[in-house]
Amino acid sequence: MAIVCITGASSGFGRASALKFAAAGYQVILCARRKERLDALSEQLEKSFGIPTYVMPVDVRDAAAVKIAFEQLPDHWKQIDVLINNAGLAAGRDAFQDANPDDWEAMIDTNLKGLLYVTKAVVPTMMQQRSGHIINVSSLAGREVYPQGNVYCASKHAVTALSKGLRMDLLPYRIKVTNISPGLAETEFSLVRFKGDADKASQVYAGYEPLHPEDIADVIFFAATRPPHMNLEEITLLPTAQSDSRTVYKEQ
Ligand code: NDP
Ligand code: 8X3
Repeated sequence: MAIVCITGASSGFGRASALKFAAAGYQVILCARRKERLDALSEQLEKSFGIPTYVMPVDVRDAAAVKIAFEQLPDHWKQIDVLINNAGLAAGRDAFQDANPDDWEAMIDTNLKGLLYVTKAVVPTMMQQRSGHIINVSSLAGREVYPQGNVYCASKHAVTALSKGLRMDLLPYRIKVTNISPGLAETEFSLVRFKGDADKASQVYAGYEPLHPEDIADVIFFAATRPPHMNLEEITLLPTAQSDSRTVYKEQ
């Protein structure tokens, strides 16, 4: 059965994707920093779906650690068919002039550079196989910009651009590249963005129904299961209550 590698598998979209792919019989590589969460998910997937999993606790910002983690994969697990580059975060929501540069570093290092390191580690095997699918989780923030979104939006615009560039360069190797751009979805995203302030985080999702992690997992799975001749280039999905980055219709 095919192998899927999911970064950011300990929460939100990544966790929901792991459940979705495992239910369909995929073998799953679970990558994130919080090993105890990955271990618990691994046990759940193996028990519920009878598929093998591989737990890869790694910080995608650490280029050397990423390289070693993929080099140390047993040969069987190196044959990755689908890579879901999903690990990412927003750190803070401040006007540019008020923002903490440490937050910029965290977003650029994770959302862009982490994605580069992981992709660089996986692409050689896909090239040898002359097949593979890279699914990058960008964002509506990778297509539009909103106030106080400056560097997060820039990092996700970079992901969208990189999806296009990867598609061009990997074309001769029959490697598909899909860019996924979700709007507002309730996960741990806002809790991380607001540094543990649960009240502030819950306000983001009040008064309307945001996307659920399973919605994004469904779309990722759909993209990954198209026939070999077909690639979904870009998918944008929004909650019904959202029309664009700045406009959400909230019930009072
Ligand atoms: P969550 O915070 O729920 O999940 C983020 C995941 O990324 C976690 O598993 C986390 O694992 C992992 N991660 C973060 N930093 C690192 C790192 N340095 N190394 C390895 N793993 C890391 O958020 P979402 O599920 O919502 O976010 C997933 C992706 O979707 C992100 O790229 C986000 O920008 C994007 N997105 C989110 C939207 C939303 O509204 N929620 C909308 C559009 C896009 P751990 O902490 O264990 O390392
Ligand atoms: C996350 C969605 O619009 O809150 O990418 O930045 S948004």
